[in-house]
Amino acid sequence: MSTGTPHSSHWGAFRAEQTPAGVRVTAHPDDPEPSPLLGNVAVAATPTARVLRPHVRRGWWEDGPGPDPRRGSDEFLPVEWDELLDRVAGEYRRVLDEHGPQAVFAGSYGWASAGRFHHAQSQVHRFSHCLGGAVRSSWTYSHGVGEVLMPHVVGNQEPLLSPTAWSSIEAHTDLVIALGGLPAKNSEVASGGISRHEVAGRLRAARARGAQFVLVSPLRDDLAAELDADWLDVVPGSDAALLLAMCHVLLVEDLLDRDFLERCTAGADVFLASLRGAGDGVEKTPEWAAPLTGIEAGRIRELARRAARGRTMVTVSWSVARTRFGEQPLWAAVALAAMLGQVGLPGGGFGHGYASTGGVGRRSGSYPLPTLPQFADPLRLRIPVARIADALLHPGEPYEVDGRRERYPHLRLVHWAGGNPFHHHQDLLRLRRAFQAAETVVVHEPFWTSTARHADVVLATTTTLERTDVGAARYDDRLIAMGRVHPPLGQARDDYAVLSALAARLGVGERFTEGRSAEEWVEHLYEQWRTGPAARAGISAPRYADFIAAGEFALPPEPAEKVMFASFRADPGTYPLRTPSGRIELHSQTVAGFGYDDCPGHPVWLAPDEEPDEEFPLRLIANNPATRLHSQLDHGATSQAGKVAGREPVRLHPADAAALGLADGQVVVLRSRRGSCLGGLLVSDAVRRGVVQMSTGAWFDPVAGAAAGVSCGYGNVNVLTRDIGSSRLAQACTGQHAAVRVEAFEGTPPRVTVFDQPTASGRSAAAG
Ligand SMILES: Nc1nc2c(c(=O)[nH]1)N[C@H]1C(S)=C(S)[C@@H](COP(=O)(O)OP(=O)(O)OC[C@H]3O[C@@H](n4cnc5c(=O)[nH]c(N)nc54)[C@H](O)[C@@H]3O)O[C@H]1N2
Ligand SMILES: Nc1nc2c(c(=O)[nH]1)N[C@H]1C(S)=C(S)[C@@H](COP(=O)(O)OP(=O)(O)OC[C@H]3O[C@@H](n4cnc5c(=O)[nH]c(N)nc54)[C@H](O)[C@@H]3O)O[C@H]1N2
Ligand SMILES: [Mo]
Repeated sequence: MSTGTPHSSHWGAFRAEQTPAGVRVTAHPDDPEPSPLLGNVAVAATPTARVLRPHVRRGWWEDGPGPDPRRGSDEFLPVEWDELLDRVAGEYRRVLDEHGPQAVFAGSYGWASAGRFHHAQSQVHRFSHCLGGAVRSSWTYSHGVGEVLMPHVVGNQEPLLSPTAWSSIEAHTDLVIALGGLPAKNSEVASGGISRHEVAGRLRAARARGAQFVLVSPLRDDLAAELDADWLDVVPGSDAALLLAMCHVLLVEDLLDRDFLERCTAGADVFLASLRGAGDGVEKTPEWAAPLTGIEAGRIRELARRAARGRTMVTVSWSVARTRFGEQPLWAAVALAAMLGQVGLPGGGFGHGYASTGGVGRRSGSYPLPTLPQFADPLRLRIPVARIADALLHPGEPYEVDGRRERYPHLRLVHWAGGNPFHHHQDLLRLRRAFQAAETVVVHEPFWTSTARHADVVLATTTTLERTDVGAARYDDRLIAMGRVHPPLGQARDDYAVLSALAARLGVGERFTEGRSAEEWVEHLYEQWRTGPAARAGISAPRYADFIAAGEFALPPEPAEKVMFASFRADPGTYPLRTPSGRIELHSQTVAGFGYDDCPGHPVWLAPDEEPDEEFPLRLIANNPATRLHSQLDHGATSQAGKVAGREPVRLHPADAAALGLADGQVVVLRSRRGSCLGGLLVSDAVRRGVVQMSTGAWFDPVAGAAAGVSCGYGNVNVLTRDIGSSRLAQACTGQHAAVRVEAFEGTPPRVTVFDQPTASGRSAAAG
């Protein structure tokens, strides 16, 4: 066993040790394939880009709360904790007294860090629930389409949260059709932690047994080369057409399982008729789909026949739905799997998000975990998570979601901990205007992220390395006794300490803390779990002191391998799905009843509404990054090693690069209708022609951007993307795609400034 303190992150369990050369990180010895993302951890313990003490924006400190166009470009002043917390508590009081809790946004979306007690979003929610609530957000950026659509189609969210187990695929699947691939890079990560990385090994084992793989993606490296897949380099956004054409082949060649459709689905008649042209007069043949998808009709036909020959698993990555009209490919994949008739059989059917994280398909998440109680939400007012800029810019205006008509609340105070909206949201220049419309923005951050730079109040926060916690995740099998590796840098405080101090000033201190210190809470959560839910689930966990001494606790194996919808398939009468019909809905009366032309009652082909044109001729893929988790630790060693010319890499096919006169390694400008950014060019034939790929997560640097005449000088792809919901059904994030152009950058590339400490007057605000 290596030396150091046990610790955990979303990309793996490890031990960490402070040495004169910095923090040394060693992967967990039982992890068969530790993540290269561990290489980013050490930088967190250095002052680079850290918020070392609380700061306040000068305009807010001097001129008070209110909408302010200086927000995002103003000076920051260092201030004393107590003085700042007094001001923040006063502002909370003002907003609550004058406008009520519906004027506070504390949705606070974001991944934050591993650790059950210090989980930032949970802390903020508990805090706001003590104060009468706040507006929160529904669903996720990750799989917002599936969260809303799947309950209508199959009655719950199992396909995206706990589909059929990998072990079942490994043992039984003949053909895996992977739309959006099974990218190794994404299975590095699982929310809350992952003590062993198993996906690559599962896939290798399936291949060794004889399983075959078809990769449907604009990027060849969305599936490991060793799996020897057939690559269908599909046009981004066209998967629904491909899937409908495959369904058409099954129908006209009578390769469909009529018995399964009869027993286990509802609305098949409507859906099958639509394939033959009912409604729009268009037969959804492979010849129809070929020009839309860029895949020859013969290959589509052959793939459908091949799928019908053996045990087939159709997987759709979360990304394929993180697009405009993203409901359609997901629903069409369910329809295809239903026509193949293998839903509920080992290794067959469909899943949504295999390898999108390392957790999906690993465990079913049936064991309870230590959990911070959050009290009930007294307000229960939510907005769809990706509609935050709309809400800030259009208070009181109506919108539709999932069959409901709602109005955006008037949000005045924004309180964020554990997320980076200036990384994760689309159309960042619009988000900047939205943040400027707020009256006060409070952000808790360990780092000077772009979100911290768009706040009024920046509360210096510890990282996990500076505190103790219990690491545990729904799809992992170990609890990790996360220990403190080094003391807090500068004046950084835990989110819990900051919220406790605010709660005390607002008269709810005792309710929020229950009189416990952070350390006492960690032990309390563990012991509550051990003696309560864990004991009831038959888990005999050691006492806290023994858990700490051991450094971890392994949960028992789960019962038999999971096959999603197996009992439903065997006996749909006794085990109906929780849909109105009790079956898989290939046509949903409920969804049809909403009357949405952007998401009708069954899967359809809807042409993307931002197609490439002369001005913006390329299709952007803005996917999740290989070298870090989102924007986290972008200044870390692994992330920095991936940069090209000091910017975020931009990949382009050799033929496209040649046509544009661009060369590998040069600085380029990407432009869309929304904004522009610099990037470093990587020429690669792993990218489909006409596609340009740039991952999310490079920090938004408008200062370097201004020097270069663009919106971001470092490469945050979200200055390019479009802030529009998937449809009126899910209103989910569509950040994966956009129409762009790429050109050479002329001149001297500006210095990247976004990891510097922000400009401050250097004197204490109190003194000034
Ligand atoms: N264009 C485009 N955009 C996308 C996507 C896409 O595919 N395309 N994907 C989307 C998806 S799926 C997601 S999930 C989002 C992710 O978006 P986020 O989850 O917002 O991204 P992170 O970079 O993980 O942000 C977490 C922040 O929490 C901070 N943090 C870490 N630990 C702590 C802590 O203990 N306390 C506090 N206060 N802060 C802490 C980190 O420093 C970091 O700034 O991005 C979305 N954005
Ligand atoms: N290393 C690393 N791993 C991560 C994350 C990270 O930031 N870094 N983020 C985590 C999070 S929060 C999430 S939600 C998941 C995201 O998991 P996903 O959403 O599955 O991941 P992405 O990387 O955004 O997209 C996967 C691939 O989909 C392909 N794709 C895009 N558009 C289309 C399309 O229209 N059709 C087809 N067929 N393919 C398309 C792209 O080529 C892309 O590489 O990843 C998780 N894992
Ligand atoms: Mo995500």
